[in-house]
Amino acid sequence: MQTEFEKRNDESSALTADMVKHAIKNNEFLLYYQPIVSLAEQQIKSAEALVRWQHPTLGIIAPDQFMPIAEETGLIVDLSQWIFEVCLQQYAKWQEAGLDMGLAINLSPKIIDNQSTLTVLEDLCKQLQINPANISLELTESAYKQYYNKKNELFHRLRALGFKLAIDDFELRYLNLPELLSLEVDEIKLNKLHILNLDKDEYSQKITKIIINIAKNCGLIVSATGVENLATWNLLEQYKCDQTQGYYICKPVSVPEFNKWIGINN
Ligand code: G
Ligand code: MN
Repeated sequence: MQTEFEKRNDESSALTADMVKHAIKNNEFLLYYQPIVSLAEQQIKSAEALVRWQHPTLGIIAPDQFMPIAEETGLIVDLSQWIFEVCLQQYAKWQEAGLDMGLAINLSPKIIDNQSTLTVLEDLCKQLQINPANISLELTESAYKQYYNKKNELFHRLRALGFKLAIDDFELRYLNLPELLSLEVDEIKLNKLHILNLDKDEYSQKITKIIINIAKNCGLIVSATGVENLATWNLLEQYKCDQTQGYYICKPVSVPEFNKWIGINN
């Protein structure tokens, strides 16, 4: 007999482009936010916007289930635009409420060389009076490698506009050291899989420690996602990691829950 989880997975793997298209029109996507906290001062530094699909019958669907469809079909352009609008509007509200933190947004590699992406981000920041220096754009290490080879200029332009850039799921797997040094980025986010195993696996400890040292020597901010317990927090503190994010601190949550966590009224 199938478990509930297996059934959900089967149903999710039957997701189609039409369903994604309909969901965009029908406003079925929503954003959760997860706090990113400094290890030394234990202060909130940023919130990462994380997209979810609230399907009327299937329930909450994770991005790894629908993003590949959105990317293959080009729907990612509309979906990304929706994400930018919603999270930047939310960020403007947090700024108004006096919250001193940044915002992290994940970028799909499929939209990074789309000129309108840059324009939308730039225009929204202007309209909402958001300083791009408070916005960190996250792209995975494999995507950086892909664009490094293509000598994409977009990163330079985004940075020229003042946005911060972060390499997500980083472990020096796709980029080599000279490539990392030549990239104009501000932050790396350690590969979550190693952080999830940090308290149990010696290899994950070794690689995490080495990568933190390298990245810090490159002058980069180092963040760890997937901190699920105190033992992992303590190890990251010992390794002098700068920022943490994970269920141990707070799960990705809706805006009202986020506001409650941070202690502000809606
Ligand atoms: O790197 P990326 O942007 O994919 O990472 C964010 C994802 O990691 C989100 O989907 C979020 O739900 C998940 N995540 C965040 N913290 C934790 C955690 O502590 N444990 C696990 N298993 N997943 C987490
Ligand atoms: Mn991310």
